[in-house]
Amino acid sequence: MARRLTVGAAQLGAIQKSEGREIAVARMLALMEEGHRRGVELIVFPELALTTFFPRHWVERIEEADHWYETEMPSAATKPLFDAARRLNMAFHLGYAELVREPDGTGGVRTRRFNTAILVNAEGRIVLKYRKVHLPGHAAFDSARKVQHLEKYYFEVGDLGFPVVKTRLGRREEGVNVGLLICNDRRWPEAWRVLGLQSVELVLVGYNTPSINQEAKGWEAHHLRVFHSHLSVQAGCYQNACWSVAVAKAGIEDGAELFGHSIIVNPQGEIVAMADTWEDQLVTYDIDLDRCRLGRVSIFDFARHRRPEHYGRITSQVGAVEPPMV
Ligand code: ING
Repeated sequence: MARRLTVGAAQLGAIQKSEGREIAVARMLALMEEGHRRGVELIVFPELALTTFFPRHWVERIEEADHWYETEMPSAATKPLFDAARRLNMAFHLGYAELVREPDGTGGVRTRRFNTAILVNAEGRIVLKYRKVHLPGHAAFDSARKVQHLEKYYFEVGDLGFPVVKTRLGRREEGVNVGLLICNDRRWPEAWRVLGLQSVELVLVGYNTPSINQEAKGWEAHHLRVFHSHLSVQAGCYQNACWSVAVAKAGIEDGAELFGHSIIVNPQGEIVAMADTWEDQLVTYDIDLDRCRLGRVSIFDFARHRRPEHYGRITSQVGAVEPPMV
């Protein structure tokens, strides 16, 4: 019998800088209730779903930004999501800014900041946590940019690797192999392959992606922003024979535009469902996890076809080198 799971891509529209977590949480609860009416067993919220995309704003002292972060999970503001998970028998994925204070080894305390995502099961238990590895943008105010993208300022590189867990989702007893990526991670095939080498079946991705190239480094047609996002997720799914639910925070936040077009992609790389707005929108699909099998026993049977002895550059090099002139 097919291993089916009803998933919901819960796209969020804009969250303005002035809007507190309780507004975002209320909108997410409404999407969970709508999902419950449609039989959703796992709902996926975006990256940094509780607040505006604050890395577009510069502050001189990073402590001025501490209010954008969660120091505990669940926190008072997010506890209603955990309660709803239990009440509606629904797992959820949540992206948020994480602030950790920990001993620094010399008797002091150090503060660490991550762009984080969690998977919470239908019992309200955090079963998977991931901290974003690929941080785009820049680490200091850049006067050349129309809009800042300061993820390298506000977050450390994630220190949890790319974990995959087998966990019960939905009504069936056997587990689902789930992994998480966050936004820019989806553009890096290495990230997908590390998940694929752990037999991932379902990759949950939240994103906040500007719809206009603000880097002032060359021109890029606007439609390519959505194309590149879809291309990255479709390729990741096809090349690792897995499903993905990729969910946007979208809309115009304090004048800065983020695109929506959240998608659900099957292990053949096909988009099977897509949001068609840049607002709060729930897109659902009954995924069949057995569809992951074909790729694994044929073209992407890693054990039979991969040749790691030739892949050394992928982990030994960071940047590209010039080839020899012949
Ligand atoms: N945002 C963007 C993303 O990777 C970006 C940054 C936009 C990179 C467009 C390249 C092109 O989708 C985040 N938050 O990573």
